[in-house]
Amino acid sequence: MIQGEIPNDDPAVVPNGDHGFGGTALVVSPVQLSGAGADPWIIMGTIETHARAGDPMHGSLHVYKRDSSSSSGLLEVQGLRMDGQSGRPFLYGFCGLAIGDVNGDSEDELVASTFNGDLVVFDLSLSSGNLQIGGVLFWTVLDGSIGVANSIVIADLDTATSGNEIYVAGSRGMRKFHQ
Ligand SMILES: [Ca+2]
Ligand SMILES: [Ca+2]
Repeated sequence: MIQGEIPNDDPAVVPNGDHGFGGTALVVSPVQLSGAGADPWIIMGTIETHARAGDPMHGSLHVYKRDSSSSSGLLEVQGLRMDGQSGRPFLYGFCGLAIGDVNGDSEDELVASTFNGDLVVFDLSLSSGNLQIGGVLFWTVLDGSIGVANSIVIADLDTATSGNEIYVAGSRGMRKFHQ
């Protein structure tokens, strides 16, 4: 096709303006939730979003869905500052995202990682048909950055543990988490 260029590179595909410094994690996947349908959902994480005056730098998560009425074809249905306020965790530098069932209840969760070594599992739910990122189900901090370049895999590779495991690549090697 076009050598050296990204075909159909369309800046308008990022709806709703500037989310700050660096969108570094992206997952596109249908979600296993009652009533979620087969359409893919898109979740993006930033390194750092626009901090409010006096706030420390923090990242953000954004949920999109396909919407033919939008000029970009996508609609943002949720944007969350991870600023430590209102029950949200304080997180900086999202670098990996994955969707899968990690607690064996046949519904999917969102797994996120950061340059700071945070590994966080968020609850997912539907509200008025839209995917919403909810509360923190699990949060640990590991040595070094983990999950960089979306190197998070949710899979049942170990039959000795119930259900899926979470595998993350990090500066201290590959780590496995399970129920
Ligand atoms: Ca689950
Ligand atoms: Ca297993």
